Amino acid sequence: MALVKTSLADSIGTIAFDRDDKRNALSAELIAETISALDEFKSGQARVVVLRSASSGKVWSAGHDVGELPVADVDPLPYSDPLEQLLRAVKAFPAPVIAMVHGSVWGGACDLVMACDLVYADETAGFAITPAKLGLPYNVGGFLNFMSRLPLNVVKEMFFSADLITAERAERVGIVNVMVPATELEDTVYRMARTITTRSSAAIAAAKESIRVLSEAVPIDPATFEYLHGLRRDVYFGRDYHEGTQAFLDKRSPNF
Ligand code: LCV
Repeated sequence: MALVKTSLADSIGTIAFDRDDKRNALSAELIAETISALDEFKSGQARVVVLRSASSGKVWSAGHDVGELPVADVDPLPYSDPLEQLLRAVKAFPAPVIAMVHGSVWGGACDLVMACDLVYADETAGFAITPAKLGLPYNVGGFLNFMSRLPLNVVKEMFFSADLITAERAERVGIVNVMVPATELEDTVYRMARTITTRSSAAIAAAKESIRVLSEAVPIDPATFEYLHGLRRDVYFGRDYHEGTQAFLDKRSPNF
């Protein structure tokens, strides 16, 4: 595997993003390697997985690889999108997935951290969800991922501003379970991981899946779903999405 480093020891699986030249941007290839690692850990009976960056750089992950977003009039985050597949794989993994966050987390990577079961961060962490910077219509599953975890006013602040939430604030609002000094992050995460490996993996797997099903049990009728899809369609066919993605690729600020 070229873009992630993996290890499995004492029933603890570790997946470390290793694409620092592109700030661990979540390309289809990096995502495929991550999902493949999860599959191997499943058959290897891992009782917990740690998701981290291989580098101690400023960025945990820069989010969806913007170079792989469709620029033209196409839904940029369909059900089949590699990032959506990764979010589902993390949520469906039959054991806890712990996000170990050193550095800033952007866009779809923030959604990924929120899809993890536990989040431990150090003071260098920051969290931003950035569709408003790209003129991109986020999707229903993504909104629900944030709404099921954070107060609505915080969800709206994050989606409307696309600003970074600092580590201290992220702990206060509930994005992060615990923030610890950078020197203690690894010990804190692997201590929790070891604790989990001593508990009943059967009971934990059932609890994780039950909580997922119950937290996603949002009754929505077909007409409402079509209405929400129409709102998204108007955006991704609109000018802002074209301008936002092109501006990113041109390395300039967008003119919305
Ligand atoms: C591809 C990249 C990326 C990248 N893709 O380093 O949430 S949604 O809806 O918006 C969703 C669609 C989503 O996740 O969109 C992506 C949202 N991500 C962002 O807005 C973060 C964009 N990146 C940055 O702001 C900076 O790169 C950060 C602050 C992360 C790091 O800044 P730093 O100065 O350390 P550079 O910007 O110089 O980036 C280093 C290399 O990584 C590429 C970037 O193009 C550059 O490549 P080159 O050296 O080939 O020029 N890169 C960074 N982010 N998301 N590629």
